[in-house]
Amino acid sequence: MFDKLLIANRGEIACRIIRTARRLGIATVAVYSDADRNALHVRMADEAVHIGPAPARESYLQAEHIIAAALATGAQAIHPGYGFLSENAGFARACTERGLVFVGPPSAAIEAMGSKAAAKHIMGEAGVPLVPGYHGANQEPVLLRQEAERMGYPVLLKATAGGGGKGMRQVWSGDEFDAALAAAQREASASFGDATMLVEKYLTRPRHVEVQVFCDNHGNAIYLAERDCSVQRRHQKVIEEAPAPGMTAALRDAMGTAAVQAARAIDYRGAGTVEFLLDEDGSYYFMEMNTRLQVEHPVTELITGQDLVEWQLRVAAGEELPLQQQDLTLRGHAFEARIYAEDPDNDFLPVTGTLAYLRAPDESSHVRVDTGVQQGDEISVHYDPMIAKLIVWDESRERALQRLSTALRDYRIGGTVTNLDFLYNLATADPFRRAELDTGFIERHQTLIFRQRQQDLQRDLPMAALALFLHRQQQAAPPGCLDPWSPWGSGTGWRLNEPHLHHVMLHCHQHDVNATLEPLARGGFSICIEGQHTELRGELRGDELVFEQDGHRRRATLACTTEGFTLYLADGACHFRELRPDTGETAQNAAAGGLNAPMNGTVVSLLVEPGSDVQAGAPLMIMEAMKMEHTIRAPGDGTVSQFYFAPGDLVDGGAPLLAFAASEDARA
Ligand code: MV4
Repeated sequence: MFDKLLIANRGEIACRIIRTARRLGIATVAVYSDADRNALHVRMADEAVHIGPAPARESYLQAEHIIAAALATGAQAIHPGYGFLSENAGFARACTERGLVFVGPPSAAIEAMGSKAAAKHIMGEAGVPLVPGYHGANQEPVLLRQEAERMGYPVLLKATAGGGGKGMRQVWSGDEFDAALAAAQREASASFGDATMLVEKYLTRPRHVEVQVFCDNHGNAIYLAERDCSVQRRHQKVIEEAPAPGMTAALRDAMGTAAVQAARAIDYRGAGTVEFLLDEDGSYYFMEMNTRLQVEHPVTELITGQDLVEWQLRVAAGEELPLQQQDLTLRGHAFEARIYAEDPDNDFLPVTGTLAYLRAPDESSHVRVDTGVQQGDEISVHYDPMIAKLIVWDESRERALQRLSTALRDYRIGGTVTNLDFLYNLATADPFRRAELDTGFIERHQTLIFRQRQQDLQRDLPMAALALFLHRQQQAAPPGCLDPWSPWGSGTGWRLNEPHLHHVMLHCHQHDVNATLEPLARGGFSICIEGQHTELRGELRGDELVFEQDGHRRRATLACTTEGFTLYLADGACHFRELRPDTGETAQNAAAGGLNAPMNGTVVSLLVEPGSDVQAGAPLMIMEAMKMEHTIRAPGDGTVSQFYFAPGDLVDGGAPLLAFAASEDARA
């Protein structure tokens, strides 16, 4: 076994590989770019080598820098993780040529699977089932059309040089074939420089079922069951699970045997994944083979009880597979959800920001969190915005799904927008619970999945107001700074013979709210908002809140970030921020000639014409950030001479938004 391993990756997969290496007593070397100087994987490794500037093409994709780091530190092997150079045959070859062990398949196997068409040809020759279709070199339109007529519509035109869904076009009838073919060829030529098409029978509701295979250097090859990855959005996996729902032992054995056949066909070594399309009638067809450890490998680990990175290291070190096929047992069901800093309400665009508040659910034998970030980290624009993978296991799919929804609800992330609510809606959607899976799942259940948590001002505002008041109290007298029995420590402003009203101003659910809190002799507060009185008790310890109303106690978590507060409740999150009474200092700021963006966000609308006179407090523009609208108001009487942004523009926190000239008397 190796003494020292270099991990040529970053983020959660680098941390994950380091954990296994450490458990095996292998020293670890991390590599990092400028942006990752303080990253978790760098801190976890025994040593780390700087490999270049933040852009991946100048660092994590620099094969020579990585090989030099391995040689300089005396690492015997390099683990590429996934992505980056993990399926780069040239890198695998270069490692071998420099006397380093590449923890992965031979470069020839990577090359063989690199071209989708070549892969299909190899698999067809090896007897692996392919989708009925035509993959020939003759691209005469007449012939292609005859092939389509032969297999029957609908058919799918696929650019041979394409992949991941790019360059595919459905054709539903003969009379649209010629036009569709010409368009597909033009697109393929433009996108890939190669107009070669393959024509396949179009499976209208397939599932994406992939089989994990492992091959060692002693002729052993086994499959480790399958994963259902049908829940995808634009060919990005969202939630994966193992085993595939409804899989029978016979079908598992058939697909697993076909996957091992595929691996043997290319003399495979190490971990590989054979992807199939599984049709509604139980037919399965080879789609492609991935020559790396997949992002979703943890669900296979949890149902087999195996550490696949350990298997990779052992096989790369020349050992035999730890298990034979007949020794492998499956137990229970596992899900993985990929948690990203992206905005589902803004076409899933990645968002930047600071992970100002980060609390993962407690880990256990049922809950695993693979992450590469910690509270306070920036989400970098240079890499994919993954925050973590949340993996859960239990004895049955139903119980594992319960674990997933609970863990998603308990995942607290403040300071950036995430896809957590989207994942929670997905995991709790009835069609998902019923395992009605196919690759069109998300498309078909948009309304259900993108449902917003019902804003209930009546319920949320009193809790937000009390949370804000308790937070203020906590800031004013941090726990332990006063004698707990001292009346000065009560913080409720109790006075003899007269109630003392506390005032709180906050912005929540697009509302500016004035709340008064009156301490009650029997404990708790009477909270008055727009004439409505609510009696509520609350206790804040650290970030843990307990509310009590009419004898009903509920837990909540209060996250405080520079953008504002998030109240995490059992049924979702409520974002709000404190409004400071205008003490006039903003007038001086404005008089200095501008108003700055309160945080990273997007300009929603401009509310006045440049050059028009405005009065103090007049709304000038609206920004959206952290799922909340922020109204930028005139800090005094004056004129907006110029806006620096237009609606739709992304704005960095602190950026000047407009030029404001206070009027003469406002300056007086
Ligand atoms: C298909 C198909 C239906 N019929 N081929 C998408 C990308 C590439 N992996 C192959 N893909 C598909 N090929 C035939 N003959 C449907 C898809 C497909 C898909 C496959 C797996 C996972 C997600 C998908 C999303 C859309 C389409």
